[in-house]
Amino acid sequence: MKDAVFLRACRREPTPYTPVWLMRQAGRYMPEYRALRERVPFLTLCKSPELAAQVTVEAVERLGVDAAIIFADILLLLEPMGVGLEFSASDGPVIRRPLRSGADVDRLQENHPAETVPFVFEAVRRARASLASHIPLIGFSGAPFTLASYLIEGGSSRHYLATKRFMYTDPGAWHALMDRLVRVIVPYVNGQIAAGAQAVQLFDSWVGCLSPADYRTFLLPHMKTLFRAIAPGTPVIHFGTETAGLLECMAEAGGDVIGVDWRIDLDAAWQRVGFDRAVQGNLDPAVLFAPRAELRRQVARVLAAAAGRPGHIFNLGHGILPHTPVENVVALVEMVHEMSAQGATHQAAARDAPREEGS
Ligand code: 1CP
Repeated sequence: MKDAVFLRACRREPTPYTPVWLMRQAGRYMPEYRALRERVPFLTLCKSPELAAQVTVEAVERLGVDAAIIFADILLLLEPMGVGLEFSASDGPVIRRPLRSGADVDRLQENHPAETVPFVFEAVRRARASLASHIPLIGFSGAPFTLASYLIEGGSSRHYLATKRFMYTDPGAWHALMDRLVRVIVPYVNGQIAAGAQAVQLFDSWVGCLSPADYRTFLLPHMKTLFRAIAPGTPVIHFGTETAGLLECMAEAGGDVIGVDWRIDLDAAWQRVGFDRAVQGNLDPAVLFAPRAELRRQVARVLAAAAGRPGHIFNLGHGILPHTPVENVVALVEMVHEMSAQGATHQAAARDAPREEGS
């Protein structure tokens, strides 16, 4: 397992081809998933270890990807805090009692994830047991800013105004909230590692709405604390979107692998993150709706930007969109494997070829 291609890439070791997995690889675009969801509500699915493990493993087998991600949701951790989480079919997630003040932060319930979300750890154990032995399992958690944005906004948001107003108006309560979230994320992530996850990803999906200065003031110290507390020896992927202005801050915060979305060229992003770190990304999920030739061209472009450097994990810049044709996803995985293996062969041949004098 230690030599799995995905884990080697996390450690920036050379690989025979570029590993690929896809955020939301198990989800609504898959007919098997939709069929299951007709019978089982989303939260029930997340809380049924046997079903969650099944969905996790099915996606890997269908797509031929190099890693599994445990089927769960970043918001599961918020429900036991007593804020009234619901998933409505039309509006997405809703928090019935969003945070409005420091007093609301103090009222948040704080219990150990082993007591509040034992089903996630059990799903990890079961998924690990039924996955092929060479496929690493990725555990995950929302990062503090993104989780706070749901707690404060009460759901999805466009401008994160309530979150920012909270942060600017009552920095003391904001930092207390960050502290609390870090205190629950650490055992949540480490519990998944103990249950059998070989890597973890922190989803800071909405952090890109912050200025770099605000990231440093309101987030960076908490992110550093969080990264330092994650069990050593397990690669951590640090992901966000619209982070072209924040990559240096994110790299400084921590993570063995920095996730990059498609709004920046991968080579430019890697340069800013630093070549001493691995990167993950960064195809636009919408390209999966393109004709095959365009998909191929765009995969080649991402691979060319990575330039065969060790430490690239191929992924989308964000999750697979609903209605994505499954056959295009399968084709994408095949293309990444095939094209990167050819590239690796070419590079090895170029290395091994006798150099001409003066070249
Ligand atoms: O079946 C359904 O209708 C539910 C759709 C769905 C699914 C498949 C939701 C609701 N969550 C998930 C699974 C999920 N969520 C995974 C599974 C593993 C995989 O990648 O295959 C993961 C990693 C997540 C993480 C997650 N949930 C994030 C971070 C990743 C991202 O997309 O940025 C976020 C922001 C959420 C919140 C969430 N969960 C679901 C919805 C509709 C949303 C809201 C997104 C928003 O605010 O717009």
